[in-house]
Amino acid sequence: MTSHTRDGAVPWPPEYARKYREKGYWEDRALGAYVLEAADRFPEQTAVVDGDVRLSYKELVDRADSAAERLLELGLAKDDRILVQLPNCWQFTVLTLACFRSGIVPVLTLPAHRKFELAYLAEHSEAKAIAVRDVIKDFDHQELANHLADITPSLTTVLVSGTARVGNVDLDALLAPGLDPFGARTRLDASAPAGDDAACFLLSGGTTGLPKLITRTHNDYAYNVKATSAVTNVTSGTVYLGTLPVSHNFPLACPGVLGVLFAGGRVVMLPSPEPGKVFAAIEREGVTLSTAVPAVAQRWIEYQQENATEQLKTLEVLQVGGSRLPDEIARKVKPVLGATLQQVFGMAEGLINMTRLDDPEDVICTTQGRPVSEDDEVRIVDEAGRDLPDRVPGAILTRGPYTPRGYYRTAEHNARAFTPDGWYSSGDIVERRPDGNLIVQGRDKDMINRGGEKISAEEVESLVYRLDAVTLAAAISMPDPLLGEKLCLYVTLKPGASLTLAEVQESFRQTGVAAFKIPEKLVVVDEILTTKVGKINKKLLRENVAQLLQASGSTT
Ligand code: OOB
Repeated sequence: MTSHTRDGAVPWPPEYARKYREKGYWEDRALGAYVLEAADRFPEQTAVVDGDVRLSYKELVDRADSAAERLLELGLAKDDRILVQLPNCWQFTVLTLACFRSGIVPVLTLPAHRKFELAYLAEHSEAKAIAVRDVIKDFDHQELANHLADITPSLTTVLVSGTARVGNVDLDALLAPGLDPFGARTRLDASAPAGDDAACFLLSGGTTGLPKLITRTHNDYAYNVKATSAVTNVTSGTVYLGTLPVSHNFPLACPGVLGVLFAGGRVVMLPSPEPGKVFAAIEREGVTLSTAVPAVAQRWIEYQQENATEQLKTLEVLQVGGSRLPDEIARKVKPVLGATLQQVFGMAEGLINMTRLDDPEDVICTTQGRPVSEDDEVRIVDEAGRDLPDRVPGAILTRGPYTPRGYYRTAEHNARAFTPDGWYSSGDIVERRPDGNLIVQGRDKDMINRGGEKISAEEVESLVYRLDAVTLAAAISMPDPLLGEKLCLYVTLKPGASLTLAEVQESFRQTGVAAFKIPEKLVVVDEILTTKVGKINKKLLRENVAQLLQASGSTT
């Protein structure tokens, strides 16, 4: 259907690329160039804070450029992939910037990922290197990284922050200041990646099987950052708190860490959204902007209601997205936290919708905003692909200057998720108001959205079928008051067989699957009804589990 670039990405048709350049969206500059420009303007200003570590702009870019050259000296080259699995920490920022400077492409994995996901990502991206923290919460990431290197032919270099074992590369040393940052800068400037080169790989929310890789180019991702920064009013005075995993598109680039680093503001890295820690960091650093998923926003609201702290005075804007924010929680953000709410309905595949900071309260509290670019194209269509009028919910289709036209090397998924003329179908059911704002009404994709973490039902089911006892499996969402949804599993079993939730969970752990994908409820039934076309009737199962939960008086 479509040809792929050498990065395995699907390029925009030339007439669109031309238009996006003409309009100044695509500037044919590498992401690193924007940060260097900020560093030239604000060399002494603090760029990154992580606990006691504070890096000025000058230190950040000097370290990143020196690190970029050290990565090249290790044998990595432009276009090579590196799996990055780091918590929110200064090392993440310096390493990703070093990648953007050298053209080495980070595959942005989550700290929660385990062998099952990482082995696939390493193989599929043909990663040459992996960067991890040695241990996080008792989990030995270094050991897993070494195991991945053993089983993945391309993967030869293991970089470790913390205590690197013999044979691995000390990531903290690699990210240390260099002796000749000016020389490094000159050399890297001369070989900087082109605008349509891959800048990074993001992971798809996952509707089918394992996460798909999304190639984001320097041009499109820089524009993603610029467009969202404009809507969110990011300036050199912005102090941003990154507390969601920053390898997610939302805290990374909407406008997130990159938006703030483009503008000369300050990024505060925090690996946990725990309210006590978050509030202390907001107070200590004078944080003005942060990002949360609805479940996290709700925890912060409850904490503030209980403790009536004075710690949030500087917080001007709280962005919330990733899953649907209930209107009643939206209405509490301003009165309780004192910050203006900005709802964000976005996707790693591109399109970002945001409420504007000066929108009327009704828009801010009841809609998920509108596209950030005037050249974002959005259609709401019925099942036959016909455009629907305002106020009628339908499937959303989108194209635009920062929405890639396909996934990395997967013609089969592209045929399903993209129309032949390049519209991406996210699977969300959306209604457009006459004022242009969108309301997410639901979705038509087999995915569970667990407090913003996306779980592919198909992926979970394929793991369940590894269990001998199971004849039919259906992974569905069940309602949860805090997370919105949790993962529930319906199964039928072979005659005489039995299965407990604990056994399912143990088998998932044995396989090495990210913890958020482990089922939290198991319902064993005699029969799972299918629809006329032989598909499992998941709607019925969702109704059934909601009743079960209500009857038992519990929510999970
Ligand atoms: C963000 O990105 P992903 O790739 O993890 O997930 C995208 C999906 C959307 O297709 C939609 O199903 C859901 O997450 N979603 C929302 C939402 N924001 C995302 N559903 C309802 N209301 C919202 N506000 O989740 C993401 C990426 C960039 C910015 C913000 C979120």
